[in-house]
Amino acid sequence: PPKGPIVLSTWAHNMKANKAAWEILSKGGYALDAVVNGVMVPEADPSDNSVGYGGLPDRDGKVTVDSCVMNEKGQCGAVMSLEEILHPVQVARLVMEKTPHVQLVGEGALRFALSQGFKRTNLLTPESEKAWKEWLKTSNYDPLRTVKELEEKLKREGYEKQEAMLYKWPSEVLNHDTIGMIALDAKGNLCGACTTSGMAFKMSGRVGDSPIIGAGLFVDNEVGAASATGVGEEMVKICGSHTVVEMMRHGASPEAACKEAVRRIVKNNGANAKNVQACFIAINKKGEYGGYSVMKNFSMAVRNTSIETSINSKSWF
Ligand code: SD4
Repeated sequence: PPKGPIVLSTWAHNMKANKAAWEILSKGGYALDAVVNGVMVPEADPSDNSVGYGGLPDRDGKVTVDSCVMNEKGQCGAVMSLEEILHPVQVARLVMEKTPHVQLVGEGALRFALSQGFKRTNLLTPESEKAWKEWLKTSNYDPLRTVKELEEKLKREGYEKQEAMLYKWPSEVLNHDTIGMIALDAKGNLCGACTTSGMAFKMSGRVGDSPIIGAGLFVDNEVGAASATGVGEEMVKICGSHTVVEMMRHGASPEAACKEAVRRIVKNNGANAKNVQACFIAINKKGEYGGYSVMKNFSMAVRNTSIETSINSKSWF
């Protein structure tokens, strides 16, 4: 018998998002409804500066969002480089449900969203605009920072405690707080969603892993589900989330499966691997869960019938 329900998300602060998903899962609801409801929480949260409203813009000052969903039937939908839409995950779901396609990008994605009744919303908050103007002074695109640099910065700012780092690191230091959320419902259905405004100050038109099926998210109802956060280019290069699910198919635990995807990224990056953060989460059909990251301090939020907590994953370095 299935061991659901369970919901697992990237980053500790997404316990809030899990709560919204749990409202549906705990009543026997559908995993897809749960993950969509869940990821809408950070999408609408202006203090979360790498998802949706309040997300940091690209280098031209535009906030563009990437989002996808995948369900237990292997159906999926995605929007990429979409502007002015507060809940891209809902548009991604409609791409899956109402179009013959899987991916819509940019202007076409926006036109589709508007045709479905979504309203244009300015996603650039005054705070994000300020951060962008500040960035323009140096225009140094550097999502890859060493752990040492990171720890020094946190120390200078007085964040010496581990918990403080958990909350502080993603959004304000490395801009890694994309939400990937995967769930197994009481009926045994696995579904997932992933949504982000992408890497801060990315080039215009850049698409990361988050809306790419197999990279930022993958679900196979026979096996399990996986999602990712971090420097998206790295997940795309190894079809990361698909890799994780395939490892579970061949018997790996969720954590071991995530570790293998991380190993491939570490291998690809050679001596520079210590400067790359890439993180995976996974659940399997039995309701077991796990995660793994390249650098330390990746946290995941989990909720099932017995726990509601955040956990630091193991890491390569
Ligand atoms: C991307 N993976 O666009 C995303 C970034 C991310 O938290 O994870 N941010 O590459």
